[in-house]
Amino acid sequence: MTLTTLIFDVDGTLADTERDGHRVAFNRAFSETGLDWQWDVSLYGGLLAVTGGKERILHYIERFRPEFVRPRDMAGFLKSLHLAKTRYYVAMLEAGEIPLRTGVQRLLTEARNAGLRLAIATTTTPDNVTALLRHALAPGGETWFEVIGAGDIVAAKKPAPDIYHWVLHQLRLDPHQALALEDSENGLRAARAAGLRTLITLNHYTLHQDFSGALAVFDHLGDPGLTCRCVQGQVTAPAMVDVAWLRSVAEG
Ligand code: XBP
Ligand code: MG
Repeated sequence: MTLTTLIFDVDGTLADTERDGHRVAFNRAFSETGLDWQWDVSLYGGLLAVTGGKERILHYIERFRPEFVRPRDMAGFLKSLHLAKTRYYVAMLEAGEIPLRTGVQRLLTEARNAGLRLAIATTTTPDNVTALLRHALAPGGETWFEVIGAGDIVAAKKPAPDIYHWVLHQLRLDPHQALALEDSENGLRAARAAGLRTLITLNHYTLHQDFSGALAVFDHLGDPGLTCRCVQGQVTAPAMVDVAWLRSVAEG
């Protein structure tokens, strides 16, 4: 079937946001709130198993801070702590501290010029997505995407397929006409459960995850002068992931 659409995850896929972005913003919000919690790089890697910032904080309290005296309005506490985290995170993006990953700008530009539809399916907060696209992709970068599915718009976050179902519904799209691009096992599970073939680009935190069922796994998308490496799944791997190659594997 003809490939018409690319659906991108955000964190870890469009940009390496977790270790030096979200993690740092969580820690700043904890300090500001007077909490002595600090998430180091390795602890944060484990916490990433839980998607969604509010859900991740709650999981941390349950698992690592059993002595924490919960405020009466726990949901309100989590919400305001997470709002502070989002404020710090967006400020980092606005300061241009987090660039797009190798090949992302090139592939998005090429796909747009080729008339492919672009969409986003992510568990992160909508403001984070807009700030990243505006500051790392292009002024008004969010308008490149026909649909942006983000955050609490669905009740169950990845690995549940809900956000992909929501995006496919908004696009009125058969999953066979699209490819998903993800970086994590949770993301792959979500996309696959929605019937989407999925390409993975690995990062620091997802190197050793299980990507069985992925269409292909790459180290990154590649750029002229920086060849990508296919570590799983395709014998006809390209020097860089481009629209022609995506069409050939999707329609082949
Ligand atoms: C991303 C997430 C998010 C971010 C933090 O997963 O799980 O929770 O880590 O963002 P994916 P928020 O890449 O699979 O979408 O704090 O805004 O939730
Ligand atoms: Mg991700």
